[in-house]
Amino acid sequence: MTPLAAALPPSLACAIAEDGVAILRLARPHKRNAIDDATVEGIAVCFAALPERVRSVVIHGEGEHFCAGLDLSAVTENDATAGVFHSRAWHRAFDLIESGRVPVIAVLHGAVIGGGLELAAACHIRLAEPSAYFALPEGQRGLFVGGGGSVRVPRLIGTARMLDMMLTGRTYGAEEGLAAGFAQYLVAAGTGLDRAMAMARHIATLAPLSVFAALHALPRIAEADPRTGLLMESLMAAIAAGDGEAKLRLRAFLEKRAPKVTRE
Ligand code: 1HE
Repeated sequence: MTPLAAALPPSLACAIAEDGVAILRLARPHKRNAIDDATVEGIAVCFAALPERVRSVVIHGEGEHFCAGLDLSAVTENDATAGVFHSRAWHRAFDLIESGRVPVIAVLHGAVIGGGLELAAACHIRLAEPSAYFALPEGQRGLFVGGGGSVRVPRLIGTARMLDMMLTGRTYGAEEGLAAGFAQYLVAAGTGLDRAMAMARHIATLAPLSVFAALHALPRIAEADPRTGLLMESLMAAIAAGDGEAKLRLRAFLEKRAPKVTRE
């Protein structure tokens, strides 16, 4: 493991493993990993500074919780102008996750609340341990989501569920959260980080152009009008298949040198 060559705040720690997987830890457990301005900025710095050899990232939280959301002590003095710029800083940081070069896997346990859920929603794959629970207490705090949640959370669970959570304070546990779409995986207690690392190592072996297509073409195609989407799909498919990496991998399969698809 080598540390990331960028200065991060004490609330974050990032190390890079030999196999091209970076691990970002929310390291403020005494405040339940609540996100203050320095942490938002640190997330942006971290993702902007990932060296070329990093092929995937795992995010997890230290202590009993993934993240208690926005650091509420940081916003009491904000006026509307400061509030807009504050929200835009979150958008910048989380866009670097969602629209970056590498897939990001979030390991969720304990509280995944407010801005913590927004952070998780900006990641590409979410694994929940049984202790995970999801909440949006913004309404109760007199706030609104500001970290991209109104765009990303409905994509996961639908607008009706999100609206219900914000108005009634409804929370979802890990199992029902899995069914609702908060996470793609429910894993045994204490195994999330290892599972995420194994996934990240697998992702690090994929063809870069296939990863690019999944991260950048797929979400845009899914939200495009269908005719435009189908055209974009054909173009992306042709570019991927024409790449040298695809040719090598297809030849390896046809010559029986590549693994078959197996059920877990
Ligand atoms: C915090 C925060 C925080 C904990 N900001 N300091 N988020 C929320 O509304 C969630 C608020 N937090 C909680 O409901 C609970 O803290 C938890 C359920 C997450 C955890 O409970 P617990 O019993 O394990 O811990 P605790 O005793 O409540 O908290 C430990 C310390 O962390 C305590 O500080 P201390 O100095 O008294 O030790 C808490 O004050 C502190 N702490 N959560 C600041 N969030 C981009 S817009 C996004 C908008 C939102 O995210 S709104 C949702 C905010």
